[in-house]
Amino acid sequence: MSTSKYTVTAALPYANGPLHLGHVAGVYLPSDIFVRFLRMNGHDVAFICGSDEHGAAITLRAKKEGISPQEIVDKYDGIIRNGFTDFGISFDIFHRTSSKLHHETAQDFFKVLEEKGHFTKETTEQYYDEEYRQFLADRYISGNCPICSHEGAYGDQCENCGTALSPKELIHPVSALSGKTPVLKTTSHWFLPMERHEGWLREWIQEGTLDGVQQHNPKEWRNQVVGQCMSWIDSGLRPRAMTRDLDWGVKVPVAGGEGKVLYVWLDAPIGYISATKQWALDQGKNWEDYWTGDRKLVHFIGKDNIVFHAIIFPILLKAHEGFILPDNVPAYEFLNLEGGKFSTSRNWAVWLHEYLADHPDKIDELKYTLTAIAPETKDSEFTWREFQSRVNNELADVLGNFINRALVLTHKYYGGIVPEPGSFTDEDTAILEEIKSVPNRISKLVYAYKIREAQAEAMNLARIGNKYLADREPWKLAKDEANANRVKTIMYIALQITANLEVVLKPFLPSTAKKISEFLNFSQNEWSDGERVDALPIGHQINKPSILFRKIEDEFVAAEVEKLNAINMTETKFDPQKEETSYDDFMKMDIRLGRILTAEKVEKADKLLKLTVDTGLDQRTIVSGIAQHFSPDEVIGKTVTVLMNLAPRKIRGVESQGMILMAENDKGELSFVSPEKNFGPGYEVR
Ligand code: B3M
Ligand code: ZN
Repeated sequence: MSTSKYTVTAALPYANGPLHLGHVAGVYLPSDIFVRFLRMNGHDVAFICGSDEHGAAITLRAKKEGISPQEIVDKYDGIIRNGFTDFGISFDIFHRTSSKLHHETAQDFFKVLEEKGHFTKETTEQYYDEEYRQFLADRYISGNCPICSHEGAYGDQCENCGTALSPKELIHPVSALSGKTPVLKTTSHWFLPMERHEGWLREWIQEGTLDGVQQHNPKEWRNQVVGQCMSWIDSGLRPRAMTRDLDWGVKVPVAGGEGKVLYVWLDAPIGYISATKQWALDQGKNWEDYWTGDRKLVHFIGKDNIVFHAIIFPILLKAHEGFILPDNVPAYEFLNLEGGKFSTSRNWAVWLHEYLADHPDKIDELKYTLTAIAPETKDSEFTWREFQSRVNNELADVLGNFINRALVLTHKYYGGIVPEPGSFTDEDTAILEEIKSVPNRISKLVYAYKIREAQAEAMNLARIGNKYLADREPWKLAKDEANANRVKTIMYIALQITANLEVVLKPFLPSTAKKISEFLNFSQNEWSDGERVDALPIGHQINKPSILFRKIEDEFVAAEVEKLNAINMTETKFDPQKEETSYDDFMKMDIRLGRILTAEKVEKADKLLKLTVDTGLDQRTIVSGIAQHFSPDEVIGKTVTVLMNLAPRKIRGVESQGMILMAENDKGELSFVSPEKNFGPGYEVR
């Protein structure tokens, strides 16, 4: 197989809090598996990450903890960095955007774009918090999402539906500093006129070509990525501010930029470049080799980062000139936890560093489970029960059991020497052929970013082995001397399967593969598709095995669930009461009971249900962001509370005439607000 060159990045985590399993499952673990696989296949790879240390995520956290932004980033960069090391994520470099090299790199980048005329300078009205005397961009401002109505969407994006927003699009904006409604005030900023780039972006995303030259295969991009980009482009690209009125960040390096810093989504992706520079300096390499020429740039990210990596950063790279554009942007959906959303503020999370401190001997168990449930194409959920059953039923009962049997019997019958096989039956030959095809099947899946299925294929080899021994029962055959040759053949095949497992498990479960190699006294570091079926030499001496996986007891599960609930109970916080409103303002809202008559999913929008609601006055269409909580069947016939006179809005092409009011608990679960008596539609609520 010919080799390629890859620069693989994993989204730079904000150094505003520790990492939880959602981050791990949806970015860091899959990218690490991908890179380990590439390295085994001889590709030239740079695997880049680092802390994202600017932006409102940091300064707001500093304010909350009552310490300086620098102290915040130092604290969390350390926790995150150690977590990656202990968990075995094999970055070539984990850098920091607070470093001098990064600041210089980002400033140089900005100057080049400024000189080439890629920015416009505009004076516009922006939201401003009069009490704190600060302009409110990004996470300094929140409100209701104009797309999915989620409360608490940020000024730069809605984390519920992933849509990128600007502050003025928010409905009922509120300052994160004072909790008050902000006012509008003028200020000037550098803007990136994204609309200038619409033409080539469309071509590049949909066809994978630039000026007709093939760059990537758009069919290899996930639907979600292409879908989000196209819906953003279709809704009209606009100039986007690339600077902010803040003092924490990379200073704007040109005249007139005093008191302003670069927008965090301008400086953060440049962090991939500055990290590469630092790594190249450390290694005596040339950083430009990793950002130019015949090389694949791959960004592993969460779905809330899609437009930043597949639209904005490519615009910047292309405008700057001299950089390759991403070959793929594998974006992950979200992982949920025990029936709720991961939430840092509500502390509903399993923190990576805490897991590692509590269970340092169960790293591959966690890797295996997170990959098995990875949210590749839709949101998924981690539960401790599932963790237990994956470990016990798959790792221990299949993989562990097979390897233990194969090695223990080899010691028992042959003193640990690989026996010479007798003749193969047709079934044996078929099994050998099957084993031969496994690495190739895994390769195809990994190159297609189907890491979850790839791991399942590797595990399937253990299943084949386990079944092979269970069906043939060499321990019974061995009782009769006449079967000696047959037993040797069976054990020989079982040992070759074990040796193959050592290779194919490496990217997914590196420490397990290492243990197997120690048991076998034999290791293979190259993947080399389909050539290895009988690599373990006849006469080779193996070592004594020990237990690979201990079973997870019910008490373990109970204790973990308890921990989660206990933390959550003490930490549940309710939003403070909103600003006072007048009776007259309240009476302007027309709220009534309505009955849901029909419900259907909105195409290509996994959060949305399109409802027909009988309001007493009429039957109207309402689009509601509840599809992940209720199936259409569940909601038909329900009497619910409807905000009738909300201005109609088009949501994914459907006009929504009103809003269904919902209660949301601290796990992010939703409940309808339904009348306690049997009232039909049309009655007013006030
Ligand atoms: N810091 C990660 C996030 O949205 C964000 C990624 C930056 S990648 C350049 O949580
Ligand atoms: Zn939304």
